[in-house]
Amino acid sequence: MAGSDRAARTPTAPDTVKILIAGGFGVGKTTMVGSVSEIAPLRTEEPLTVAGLDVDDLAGIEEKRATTVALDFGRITIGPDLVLYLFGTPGQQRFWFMWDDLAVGALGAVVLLDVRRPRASFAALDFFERRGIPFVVGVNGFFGRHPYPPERIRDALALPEDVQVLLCDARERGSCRDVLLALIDQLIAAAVRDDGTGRLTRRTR
Ligand SMILES: Nc1nc2c(ncn2[C@@H]2O[C@H](COP(=O)(O)OP(=O)(O)O)[C@@H](O)[C@H]2O)c(=O)[nH]1
Ligand SMILES: [Mg+2]
Repeated sequence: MAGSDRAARTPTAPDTVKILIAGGFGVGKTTMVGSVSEIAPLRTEEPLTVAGLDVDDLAGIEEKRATTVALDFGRITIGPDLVLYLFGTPGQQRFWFMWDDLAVGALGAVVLLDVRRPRASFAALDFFERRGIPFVVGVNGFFGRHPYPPERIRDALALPEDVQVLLCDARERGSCRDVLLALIDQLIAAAVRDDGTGRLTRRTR
């Protein structure tokens, strides 16, 4: 068989892309990884205890019983040639030292925002802006309520035009998938702009 025939018949492995799901405490990161993942998500949750009452603000998320102490991990196949590995970050400030390690090799991120408590995700926005890691903003309308249109949220957060803001529901698979697809589109558009290839290549740091 000629070399080119062999190449044509050999199925290529899908590209695997690492994506971070970040944002403040209780904004819905673990929920999002769980609702969109096609494998049983790996969770590293521990119960919230009275020791955290003074430091962890539970206003608006009184139902929250556990918190991520290392990471959430999930996977979603976007097509025959693209698989996303999702890494949910821990939200509390005392675990932020792990974010730099989790960010190694990540192509992009979803910064989740609880529409009622946007401030909780400011540090995450800052983290990705400073490092130049591309991100989209997923606005989790708790209880399905979306009082503000995306443009209003973009203005309030002073985000550049090329950062997409999407209204979502962290509990709904389709909604979370749309946020991830928007991120992939944004990454491909950036690759076309930067080197004309449109190919998703791994970041080395
Ligand atoms: N009503 C509602 N509850 C949510 C939503 N997303 C997350 N939750 C709940 O809010 C709490 C915090 O969510 P979690 O995913 O643990 O947040 P994380 O700290 O960002 O990982 C949990 O009790 C979730 O069940 C949502 O979109 N609507
Ligand atoms: Mg969590």
